[in-house]
Amino acid sequence: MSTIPDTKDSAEASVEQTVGWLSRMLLIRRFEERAEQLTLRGKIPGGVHPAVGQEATAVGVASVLTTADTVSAPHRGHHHALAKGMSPDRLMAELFGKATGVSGGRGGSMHLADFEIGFIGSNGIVGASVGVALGDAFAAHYRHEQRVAVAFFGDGGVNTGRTWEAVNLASAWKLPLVVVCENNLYAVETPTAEVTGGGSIVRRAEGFGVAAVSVDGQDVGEVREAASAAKKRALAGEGPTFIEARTYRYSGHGSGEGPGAYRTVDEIEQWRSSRDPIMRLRAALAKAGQITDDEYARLETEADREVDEAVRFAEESPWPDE
Ligand SMILES: Cc1ncc(C[n+]2csc(CCOP(=O)(O)OP(=O)(O)O)c2C)c(N)n1
Ligand SMILES: [Mg+2]
Repeated sequence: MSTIPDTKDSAEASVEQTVGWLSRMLLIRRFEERAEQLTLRGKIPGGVHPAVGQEATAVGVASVLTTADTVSAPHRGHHHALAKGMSPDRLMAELFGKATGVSGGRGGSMHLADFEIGFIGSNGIVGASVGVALGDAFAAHYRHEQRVAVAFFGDGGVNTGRTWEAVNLASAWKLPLVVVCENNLYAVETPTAEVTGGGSIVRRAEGFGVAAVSVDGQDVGEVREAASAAKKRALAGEGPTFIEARTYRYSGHGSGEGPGAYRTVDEIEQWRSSRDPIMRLRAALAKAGQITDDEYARLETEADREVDEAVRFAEESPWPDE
């Protein structure tokens, strides 16, 4: 599996690192597209919440993290896991419910964990990922460990109390917590803007005394820069940062949802054609003469091969009780 080079807390990146982010975003996209198909074919029991379109938020943040830094994730969490370095084989096996899965096949899509890589768990309770990371941020602080805990959560979690309880305590105790709200505009079929008082998520976070910033979540470099600043702040003992990453999911809330029910096909197409994070990074690299069409095609082929291999691994793995 390709790995994202360890970039410590520097926002500077080499060409090799940048191509590494492109390759990881492609892997996530292909993985998610395949996972949705396999769910619809009955190979993956239950459903999945695909993160197609949201690749740059996860990869941009993960690009400044080391294995010692931790990530907790919400129900839509495959991209965070893959960005943090989870094996696609063991992730796919978990979705299949196989014993070789990261949670022994007992957790499924919304209960992923791999402590070896600092992925401390995803869960399906909206807003709860922030509390999980808060606990780990407290542990890091208490043990004087130089590391950060990152919580990803969705805009739906902006309107639930537990999110702000965690942000408040992190602020009061200056804990090394980085809270990343992936604002994809919808919580299931509810447009979040219609149910969010005060309008600005960032202003709400600022009310708790934390540094807060809103970034273009479709721009991996912009996400990385914000994450790098947040990590520096946390390691300097200056406490948590709240990052709103404005993004979009191309798929439905869950696998199999058709377009058009609560958002227009035009809106989805608009995001896909003009703001796609993979397309944008590829174009930036090409413009700088850092990637050719052939090289990009090779990255796509490699992503497909990794996903094929993950599916084969999952298919051939035993069930938990075998
Ligand atoms: C406490 C709680 N309430 C309700 C739900 C049902 N539910 C599952 S996902 C979801 C919306 C989540 O939206 P958001 O946080 O924006 O994440 P996204 O799905 O857009 O990634 C809801 C309400 C839940 N899982 N947990
Ligand atoms: Mg949302």
